[in-house]
Amino acid sequence: MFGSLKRKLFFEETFSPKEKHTESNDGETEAIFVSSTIQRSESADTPVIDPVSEQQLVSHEDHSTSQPIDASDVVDRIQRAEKPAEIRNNPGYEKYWANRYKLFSKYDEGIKLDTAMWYSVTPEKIAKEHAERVARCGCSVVVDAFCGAGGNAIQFALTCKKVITTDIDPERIKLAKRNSEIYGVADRIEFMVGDFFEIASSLKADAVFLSPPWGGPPCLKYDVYSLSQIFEPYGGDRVYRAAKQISDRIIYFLPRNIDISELKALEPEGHVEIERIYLDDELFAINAYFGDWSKS
Ligand code: MGP
Ligand code: SAH
Repeated sequence: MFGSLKRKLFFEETFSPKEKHTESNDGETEAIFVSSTIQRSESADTPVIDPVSEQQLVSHEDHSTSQPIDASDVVDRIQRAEKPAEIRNNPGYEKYWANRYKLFSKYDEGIKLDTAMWYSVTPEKIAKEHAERVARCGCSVVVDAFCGAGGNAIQFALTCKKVITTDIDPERIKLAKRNSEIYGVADRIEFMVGDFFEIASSLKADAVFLSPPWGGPPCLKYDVYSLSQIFEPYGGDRVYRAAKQISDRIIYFLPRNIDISELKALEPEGHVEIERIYLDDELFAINAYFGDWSKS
């Protein structure tokens, strides 16, 4: 018979900010942002009681034998019980689960994702950088065109007066609302269910953030990914042109292998700043800043 069952979890976070510097690339200025490194490790030190897991384990108890209890089996069962179905049903998703606190530091407070969001959400530290950049330039209203689970919208709401966010999928908007409540910023976000291409011309804001569907994890397998492959069949240039109806100030969040020359070609005469984002010392993604980002 199990006595009181305890879950033991201990999180350790090492925060080591690195320098931001710029580099010249083919005569043009390219800012390289090296993000800070987060490392989390789990070890069995601090007891945390998990009532759900406790209940499940008690119900699995076998009274018919007096077999000794295998502690590692108990731990396995507890860990399995806390994982959402999207993780349990997709063995390849363990890496996303391991990164859950990088996606949302408040994950344990009730954050919910769906299958595609586990690989689409912008990690919190990166979303925070986007939001700080928008705030630094004095923007008070920002459009987050592809809301998803709210990874970006939440961070924008923490630095800006108002966020307008759109998503074609009503279930995603529900997730984003719930997640933004956990961060206490739901009241600063206007959630719109609809097609960004249709809604864009009616929106007004100081800046637009774009994180459209890239084409799923396979997009990262290409050596070079064309802008036309982003959000097929529309293509990344159509997304950009839709955003231009709202503001010239656009942040485009794109895969690390995106064709940079195609990005620059979106504004042959205008200002384009390309930022490489490194997470845990690995190239993670690309930010392209279009328009005037000096303080207004
Ligand atoms: P990932 O699939 O976890 O790549 O995506 P990773 O970890 O480099 O894969 P590995 O197998 O090489 O280790 C990395 C990040 O890119 C995600 O956390 C999202 O922030 C972003 N991302 C990935 N995809 C496929 C999309 C997408 O389709 N749309 C958007 N907006 N972001 C995406
Ligand atoms: N940045 C988000 C993830 C965005 S994933 C986060 O951090 O949580 C891309 C989102 O674009 C998906 O939720 C998808 O439903 C949405 N989407 C797809 N087509 C769309 C369209 N035409 N208009 C608006 N949103 C769309």
